[in-house]
Amino acid sequence: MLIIWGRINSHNVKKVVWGAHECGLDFERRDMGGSFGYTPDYLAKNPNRLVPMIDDGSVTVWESNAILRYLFAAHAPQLWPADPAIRAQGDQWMDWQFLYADAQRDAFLGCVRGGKDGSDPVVAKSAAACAALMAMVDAQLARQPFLSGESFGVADIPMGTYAHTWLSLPIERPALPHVEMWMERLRTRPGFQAIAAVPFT
Ligand SMILES: N[C@@H](CCC(=O)N[C@@H](CS)C(=O)NCC(=O)O)C(=O)O
Repeated sequence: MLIIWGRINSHNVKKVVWGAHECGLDFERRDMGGSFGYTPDYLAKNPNRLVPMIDDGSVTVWESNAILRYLFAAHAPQLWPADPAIRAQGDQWMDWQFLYADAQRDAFLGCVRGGKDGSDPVVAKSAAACAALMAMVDAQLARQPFLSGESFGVADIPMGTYAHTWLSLPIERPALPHVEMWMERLRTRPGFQAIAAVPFT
């Protein structure tokens, strides 16, 4: 059975949990990282000392987007376009998500772990940076219904996970109708529902 290692309050772990649902996989998630610390066995497999990591039979993978690509290649290729040109369009949004995550960090930590809101200057600066980046996502979603293209795919999971957080934070947000409509589509997916049910901590 697939083992997903990592505390569930991590965005990068949530991405993998969502992906495992999309792939229809039975899996067990085991806490690691953060307040749970790291075992020597884990660090022997993942010297990067971060979560998530997966064990899938004899295969071990760390780095969340590498894990997603592996899972979909192995178990749900229909959700990762085979055409290199279409695949690359989605891939760019998957990788770009890490830039977005940097922008959202202060707003997330300030609001969720610091009890602040958009009136805090550090949170407000982060929220403004997020808004500018989310406007790029909105522009893309004005052209196509999913970041993966014409239908849902693996490339929707990374930014979908972060957009869910963005829409939940007590900050000012511009109206971004295409992001909102995309999120409505994502909310129908059981994998999204599984991670959206996890309280922010
Ligand atoms: N690029 C890495 C980033 C992983 C990462 O930064 N994970 C955070 C949680 S979201 C982490 O492990 N933080 C330290 C910890 O939880 O012990 C990935 O996508 O897997």
